[in-house]
Amino acid sequence: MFVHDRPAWRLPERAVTPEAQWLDRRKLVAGMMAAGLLPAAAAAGTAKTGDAGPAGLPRLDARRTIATDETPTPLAAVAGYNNFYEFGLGKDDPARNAHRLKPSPWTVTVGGLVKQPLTIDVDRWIARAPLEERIYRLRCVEGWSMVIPWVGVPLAGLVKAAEPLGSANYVRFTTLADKGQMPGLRVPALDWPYREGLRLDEAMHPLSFLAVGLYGRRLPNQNGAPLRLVVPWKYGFKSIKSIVAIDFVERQPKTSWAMAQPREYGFYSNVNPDMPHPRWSQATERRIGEFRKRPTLVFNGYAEEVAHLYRGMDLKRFF
Ligand SMILES: Nc1nc2c(c(=O)[nH]1)N[C@H]1C(S)=C(S)[C@@H](COP(=O)(O)O)O[C@H]1N2
Ligand SMILES: [Mo]
Repeated sequence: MFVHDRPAWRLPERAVTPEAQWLDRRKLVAGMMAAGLLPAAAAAGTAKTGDAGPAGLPRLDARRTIATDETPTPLAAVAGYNNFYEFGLGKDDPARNAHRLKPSPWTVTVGGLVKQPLTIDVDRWIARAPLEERIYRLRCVEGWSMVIPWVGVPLAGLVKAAEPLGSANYVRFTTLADKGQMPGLRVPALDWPYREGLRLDEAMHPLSFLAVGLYGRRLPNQNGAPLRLVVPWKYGFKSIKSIVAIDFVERQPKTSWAMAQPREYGFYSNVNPDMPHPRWSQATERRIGEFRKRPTLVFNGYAEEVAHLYRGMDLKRFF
């Protein structure tokens, strides 16, 4: 079990909705309002970046819980320079092609080794979830990085709601694979569907996040609408997009990039400047929008919060 006393990135407790309430917050808030415990405005929360958000997509009310002093990457780059191979291999292909994706209605199944299998209607779920805004760094294995104001919920809340069995050691995530919506599936660049995985304690870590929006509005399709994973201490490719299934499993699941290039991409994929990719250094990165390279930080700057997960592991072997 993991113990956590208020780390630097977390805002004061009163700014955060306790995880246990996320499933039933609407009822709770309504009840408190009826009892005169809450002013009506408190039910809405505050979205601070909504006005800058992707035009035409619904606004989301979110309380900012995790921030950084770094400036967020402009929306044009966040939604215009992407990796989403289901829509093509070029960085501008997803923005051009992802209009074919129909992110609503959308169902995510949560199953495998759980006591409570769930079928989530994402639109309904978003409407009642206590959304948080979290500004995280995203570092691609290719050497570029961004700072993105995500909107979503901690993954841990969903894990707890599913009640994993004692035999569940890993969580496997699967992206939609629909040739009608995803022209990139015609190219066997990866063994579709796109797959990712986390160890259960990584999935339970309070930084692991399910994003449903960015810049205060619902996710643009090219960023993984309607629901994608964000694991800020790992390379961007762990942050699987447009998820349709979350399954709890006993053994370490196969993951797309490790299947494609096992020597180059491992299961853990922690950002590690001391561990060069076989074909290039990982010591520095270029923040999109900047010219000069900056040093890459161990665990992408989240070492204080996550290093304990890997104590005693040889990260050169388990890369
Ligand atoms: N389904 C799916 N998820 C994916 C990818 C992909 O090709 N398909 N690319 C990954 C990679 S390599 C990165 S760097 C991030 C990019 O996220 P962004 O485009 O929102 O910045 O998405 C990740 N998630
Ligand atoms: Mo990436």
